[in-house]
Amino acid sequence: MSKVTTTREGEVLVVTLDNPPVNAFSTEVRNAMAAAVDEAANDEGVKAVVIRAEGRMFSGGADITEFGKPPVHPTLPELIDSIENLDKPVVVALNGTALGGGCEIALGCNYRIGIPATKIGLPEVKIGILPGAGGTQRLPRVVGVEEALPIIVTGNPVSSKKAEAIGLLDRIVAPENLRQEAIAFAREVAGRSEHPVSSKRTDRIDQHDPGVFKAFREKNARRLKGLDAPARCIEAVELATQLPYDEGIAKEREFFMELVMGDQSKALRHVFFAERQAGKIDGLPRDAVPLPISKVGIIGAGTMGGGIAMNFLSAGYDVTIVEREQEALDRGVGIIRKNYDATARKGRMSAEQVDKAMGHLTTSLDYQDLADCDLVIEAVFELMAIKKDVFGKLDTICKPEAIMASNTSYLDVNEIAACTSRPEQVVGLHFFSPANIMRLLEVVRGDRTSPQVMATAMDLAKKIGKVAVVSGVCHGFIGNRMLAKRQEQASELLMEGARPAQVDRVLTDFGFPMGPFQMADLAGLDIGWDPDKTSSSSVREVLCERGRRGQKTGKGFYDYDENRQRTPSDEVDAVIADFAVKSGKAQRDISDEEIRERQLYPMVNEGALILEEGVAQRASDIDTVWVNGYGWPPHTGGPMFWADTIGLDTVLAGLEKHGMEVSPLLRDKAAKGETFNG
Ligand code: 3H9
Repeated sequence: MSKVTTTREGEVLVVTLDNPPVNAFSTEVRNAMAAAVDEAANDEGVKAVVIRAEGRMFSGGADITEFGKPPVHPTLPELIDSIENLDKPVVVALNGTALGGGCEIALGCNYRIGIPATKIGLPEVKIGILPGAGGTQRLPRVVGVEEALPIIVTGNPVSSKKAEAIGLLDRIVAPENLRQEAIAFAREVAGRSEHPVSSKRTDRIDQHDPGVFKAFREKNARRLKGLDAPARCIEAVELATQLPYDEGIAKEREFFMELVMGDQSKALRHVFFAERQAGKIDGLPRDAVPLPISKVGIIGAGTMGGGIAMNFLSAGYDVTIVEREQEALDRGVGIIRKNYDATARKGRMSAEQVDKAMGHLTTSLDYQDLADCDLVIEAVFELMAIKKDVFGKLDTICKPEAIMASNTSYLDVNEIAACTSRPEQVVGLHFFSPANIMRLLEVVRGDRTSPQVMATAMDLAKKIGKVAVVSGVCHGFIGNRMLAKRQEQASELLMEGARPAQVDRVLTDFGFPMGPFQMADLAGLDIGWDPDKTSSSSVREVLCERGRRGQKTGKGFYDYDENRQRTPSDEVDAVIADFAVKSGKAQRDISDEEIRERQLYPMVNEGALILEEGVAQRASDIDTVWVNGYGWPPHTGGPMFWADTIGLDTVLAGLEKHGMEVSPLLRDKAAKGETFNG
């Protein structure tokens, strides 16, 4: 079956694209589409054309898997030019999302008709490139510079309503009528002598505020620092206002080629495919189909429990939260409500949506109320004895097919499962704080967790909008186990003469949103600290003893003012100096390069151990964990991809230079000149 078919509806040629799952414009599709355009051009009986698509969206754009390979004709820009140059009007019917090349095709058409669910966007910047099929030149000509800039530079799509308001859509019709309405539209315009041609328009770019580019660059400077693609996106839109269309297009092509061959785009494309790959479990039996889940129980209404609950409430699941005391329950529900109200205030949810989500919530002080839940997630205190007690109780209460999950971030899921009579129903669901916002979910597979439970967990993760990664059982799973290596070295560096601000700066320069000491201050230094057992045995303990427990107390590794602005602290320096003397380590100036190597290389090495032990299914899963859960800068691809990029021999040499452990897998791959990501 051809991926593009044509049919005649009287004088209208209907061209239908059908290339599941996302109607990407692969070489095959471009060829078939070009043939359809020729058919329209050569058939005198055709007076107008409709381009439409089958499936759940119009198109996800160019086929990203073809990037980095030599271009094959007709290229997408060539195809779009041929559509635009047809001497017959073309109406595009957008039956859902139209992204990247999908949007650029639409811009090459004379008229655009959509449905309420249509979303239009140019997300190329998110994979490190710029719209390279005319998007940077046609969009400003259609919607104006002020509207085009954020669409191109943030990569976020606009709704059908917005698209109509800014002139990107001509009409919005009911989904069931789209095909017919598009044909009617085509018939209606067929008799007109002139049609809007995006590349020839100047009305929207003639009168723009020339200061808009400078203002946009300044406003977004921090967010865009160090990123190649957004800078080129802004430049290309600016050129659309300065150069004739043909010259602007030539510059767009030049920027596209430069970006698509660059390391940042390679890394971001890796991140895109890694996230999708992470959702797949190798070797899962075919009969492991996800169980139906409609009611979810959550034990604990604290920060974690409440955040987890919000994921399910927002996605329309019925949720029962169980707590020990009414007060804790009320507090937890109050915070959920407050969070939803804040989201509504920012315009990201309507009041009705908030009410609907809250309407799915019930609360209880009695575990018995979890008896009819399909899934129960415990989010209680991180102590094995407490977890075992909870799971023992759940075992007697939950229905036989219920899944029992622990939100533990370190503990042995096998040991927890062993205190139930059905370990195959037990799984780890490690959410990251704030759980209603962070996208990552580590799905921890116990030795006896059934394939069906794993399949259900992965399916559910997708339904609540999480990026799920499978982890085997080990202390801290994938993410926290690697984090521990970074923390260890961060503390060591302090003993040898580095200061918290220097270590943090090296990591923020690398692209992390914050360094280890800023992170500790944000999370609270007193996590796991016991005031009754404290013995001034570490810098952290002493800081806690002195009331320096992080941002919440106004001081931690740093001092904070009322605006949460931080400054280094003499008191902390003195505590560090005291410990440094006791450690007997010589104090020296430590270079940024050494800090970077000692922060990041041991993480790569731990990642290699995690791979070797089979705790992670694949290197790209480790990258997905770090990019989505710990702020690893996506434009470097994650720790394992970054190591591949700089060379595993470089990492190996660095580890050896600093006298650090080297995993056999890393040593072996470095010797063979291989990479982790194959
Ligand atoms: C572009 O258009 C360049 C032009 O400006 C210039 C060219 C010269 N290509 O995400 P899902 C796969 S650049 C190839 O789970 P959803 C995906 O890997 C492009 N494959 O579905 C997955 O495969 P698998 C600009 C693609 O419904 C499957 O499709 N466009 C592409 O949750 C399902 O994907 C973008 O950057 C693609 N373009 O979300 C949009 N897209 O099943 C990128 C998807 O084997 N795509 N696949 O794992 C997306 O944002 C989402 O996929 C989308 C659907 C919103 C479309």
